[in-house]
Amino acid sequence: MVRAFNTHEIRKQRELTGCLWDFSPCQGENAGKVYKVATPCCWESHPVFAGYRGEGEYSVTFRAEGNIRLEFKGVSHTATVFLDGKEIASHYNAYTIFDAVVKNLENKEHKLVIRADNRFSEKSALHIPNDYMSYGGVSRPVVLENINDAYIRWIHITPFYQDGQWKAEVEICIRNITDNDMELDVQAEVAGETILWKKSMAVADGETVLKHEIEFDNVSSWTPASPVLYEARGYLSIPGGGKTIDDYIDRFGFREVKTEGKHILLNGEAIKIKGLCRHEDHPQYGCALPYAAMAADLEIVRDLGANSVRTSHYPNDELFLDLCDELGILVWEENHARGLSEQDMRNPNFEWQAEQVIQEMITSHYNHPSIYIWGILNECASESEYGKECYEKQFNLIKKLDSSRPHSFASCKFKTDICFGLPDIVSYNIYPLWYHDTPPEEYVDDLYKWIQNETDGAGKPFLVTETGAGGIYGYHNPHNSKWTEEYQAEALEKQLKAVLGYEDCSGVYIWQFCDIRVSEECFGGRPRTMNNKGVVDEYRRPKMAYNVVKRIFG
Ligand code: ADA
Repeated sequence: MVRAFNTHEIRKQRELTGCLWDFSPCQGENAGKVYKVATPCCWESHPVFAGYRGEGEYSVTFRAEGNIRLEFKGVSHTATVFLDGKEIASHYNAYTIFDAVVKNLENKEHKLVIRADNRFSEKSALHIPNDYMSYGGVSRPVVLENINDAYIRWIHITPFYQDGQWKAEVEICIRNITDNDMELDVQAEVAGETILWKKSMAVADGETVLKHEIEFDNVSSWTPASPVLYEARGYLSIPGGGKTIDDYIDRFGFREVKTEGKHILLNGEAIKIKGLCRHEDHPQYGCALPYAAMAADLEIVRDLGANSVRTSHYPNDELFLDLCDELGILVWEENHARGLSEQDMRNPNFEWQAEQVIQEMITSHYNHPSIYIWGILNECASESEYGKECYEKQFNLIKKLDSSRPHSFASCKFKTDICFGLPDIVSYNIYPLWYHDTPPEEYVDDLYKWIQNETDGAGKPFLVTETGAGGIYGYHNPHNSKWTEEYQAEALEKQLKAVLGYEDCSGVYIWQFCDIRVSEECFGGRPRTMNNKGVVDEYRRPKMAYNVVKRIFG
């Protein structure tokens, strides 16, 4: 399953993953051996490659002719793609979509090879040894499409409420893959309203964006309690009643997010976040969770009484976001970064890699109503002047790509952060009772007053984007020491009451949803080489903290 809804009725599309591919590691004692593996997958899910860090080649054959587009939803973490032995694409980052267009294919069987590389090196500024796992593999679906000389790349819908009714700006991006300008009739059908751009010029070998604003008389808002979704369809036709050569279907919701003083407003009402930070991680699937596993995680999120998920620390699978749209679960989505020092951020590859993630994340996830905020650079060097320059550039890029959502970043720089003038919302990760013994109420109040009195974040909404404690499933002892389930439950109780009870705080994200695998290379010191702060363990078995969270969130 690629999306929770059909994205085309005219453009021919089929998933190439969802079956057995050949897999062959490029290094190590098994280099060159061929294994049959079901994709999407991580090679760490295979008994022979549970600890393999290197390159691996996945291959499959398919029959096609003419112009094709291959869309890769996620290859971890660096991809080089070959068709019939010729390189057609390369991409850095496991968590964002990339594609390749190949023209005038001969009608025969073609061989697709994807070389995935999960090694750490100077070339990789974001996938580094870290407190989560950088897996290896074709971790999200691969889709084959037959396209014409022009196709719709995306449709972006920006809803806004004005003069007592919903309106929306509609943008449609057309890609012309020929060397000549093309004249096309372009039509959009958005929540039942139709727009027609007759005889529009699609520039040769480039992209053309058409815009129009429309009003809606009888539509329902998207809210967590009533997550009403609408379709946005686009069609390309040859002018003068010629045939329709392409279509594109996406979904959106009528909702608006703003900040006003210390509040985050959803459709004009202040929200209180009761959230969980979630990695895409599973002991059986690695980061390649299938639909059923994603849906099961969200059932736990809802059972806990949570209303939001933070995609720590990277863009998530769009199928997961589809589910959040349908279930009314708010999402803080962020670009890919965790804990990068100033030195890490001075890696010559950092800037383009971080900005590429923002560009690809917003372009492909723009219409998800569940995403209420864009985050960047979790716990990176926001205490340094150089770091501040990077934060500022990335926030400016976000504002250029999407001015309709607030933006923020999660800081851990206690009383040393110098970037709070940049985001719309000030967000902090705090661990009283875990990394230090300060009473939570005292810590939150002291931090908040410092923000108000000493920083440019004064008067802005304030979120606690992480708080929590470690607890090993099944571990108990007579004195409830750290790592026992009892200690974790007690710490979370105090942390959540302190944060949710703090009037000027707009909410909290628990660190974290479930226990996750971490990189042996740097966090090998963690018990079980896992981050054990989940409310459930990696098998989604509830710890004692589960009922504490359910009682407080519920
Ligand atoms: C940080 C970080 C998380 C995780 C957490 C922890 O806040 O953002 O990714 O590492 O600490 O478990 O200590």
